[in-house]
Amino acid sequence: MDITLLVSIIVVVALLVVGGFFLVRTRSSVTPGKEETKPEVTDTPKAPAPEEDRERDEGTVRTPPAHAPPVEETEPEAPAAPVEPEIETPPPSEGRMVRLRARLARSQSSLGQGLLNLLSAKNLDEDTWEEIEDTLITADIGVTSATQIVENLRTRVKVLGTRDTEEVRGLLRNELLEQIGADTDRGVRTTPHGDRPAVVMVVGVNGTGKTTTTGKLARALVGDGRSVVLGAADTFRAAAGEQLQTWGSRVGAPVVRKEEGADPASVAFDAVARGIEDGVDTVIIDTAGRLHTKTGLMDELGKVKRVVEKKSQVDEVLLVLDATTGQNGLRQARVFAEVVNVTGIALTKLDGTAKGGIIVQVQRELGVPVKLVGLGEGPDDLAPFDPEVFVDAILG
Ligand SMILES: Nc1nc2c(ncn2[C@@H]2O[C@H](COP(=O)(O)OP(=O)(O)O)[C@@H](O)[C@H]2O)c(=O)[nH]1
Ligand SMILES: [Mg+2]
Repeated sequence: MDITLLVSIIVVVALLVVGGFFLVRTRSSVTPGKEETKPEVTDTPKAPAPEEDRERDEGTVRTPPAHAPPVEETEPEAPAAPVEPEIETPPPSEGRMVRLRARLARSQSSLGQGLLNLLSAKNLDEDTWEEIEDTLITADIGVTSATQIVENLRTRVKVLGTRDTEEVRGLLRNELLEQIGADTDRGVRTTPHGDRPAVVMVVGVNGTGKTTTTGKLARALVGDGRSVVLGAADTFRAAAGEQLQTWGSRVGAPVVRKEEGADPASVAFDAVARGIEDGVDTVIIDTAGRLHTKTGLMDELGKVKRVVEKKSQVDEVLLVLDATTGQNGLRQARVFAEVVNVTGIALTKLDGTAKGGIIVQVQRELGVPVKLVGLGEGPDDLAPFDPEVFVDAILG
């Protein structure tokens, strides 16, 4: 009897201990903050993606969703003391393409290897020549240039008779350099005239890399010891101005901005006025790139240029072209070339495509040299275009 009682007591005590343990576990698992849905913070609107247009933005009314729990009233945080942005010292522009050569080699060397292999074939028959032409066309060099390259190579190979690897490489190197234009003047005109700064306008379709290129160019100039003022004439989206502001602040270049929707021409005008006042070397104006209607764009860009010219001449109109967009990008580039007198091309995203042949095609189509190439998303991944470094990177 006693034993039964003892066992009962032990069982009851054990149950109590186990039950208590579970109770504690269950409680702790519902402690607020872990599983419970947090009140949604709805007052921090997401920065719109660069490509987003204002039309889309306008449709976004930032009210909390109906199902959202009530937002907790929180003590407004005291604004943090403004932190002085640290001014960076960017590297100079010289030698940049050599530094970034590896990026090119990665994307372009398959083209070079393919061509060298074909050209080294013992028997260069009709099919092989056709394959060489196709390889060039695939790299976006364009049919006209591809045909010309093949014709010239055929002639030279015939004259040469036998070929060794080095000779073939030399032939191809010369031919590509000739097509790209080894002696073309590719300097971006950024030198001031007396008391007036040089004015550079940056134009192109949305998403090609205008703002990024404007920022990178400003950095390169600062790296070369120049002073720069930036004009945020893409007033179509507030984010564009902020994006440029960030680039400017990092290198201590003032950014002239106005509210969203302001007249781009007036921003450009004020930027040039500020440049003259501050006595800087170069004013770079970032513009909007909508292609909704060609007439609208023509009017707007034309006006920006005319208004700027009331203050100072425009020295350089850089057309930014995304190397990965091929024929489509080229078509858009043509529209811009009709609208403004493009003086140079900044070819971006060359790090992300094997179709570097676009350099040849775009120069031929627009009759304007590629002056700058974008080779990455890093702040100093913009280089003055050097045809020799480019061709050597292709040929490995
Ligand atoms: N990989 C790579 N990305 C680039 C290059 N240039 C620009 N971009 C990217 O392209 C995107 C669009 O650039 P943005 O300057 O905002 O274009 P915008 O609309 O013409 O002003 C951004 O994500 C950039 O980082 C480049 O040379 N290489
Ligand atoms: Mg932009």
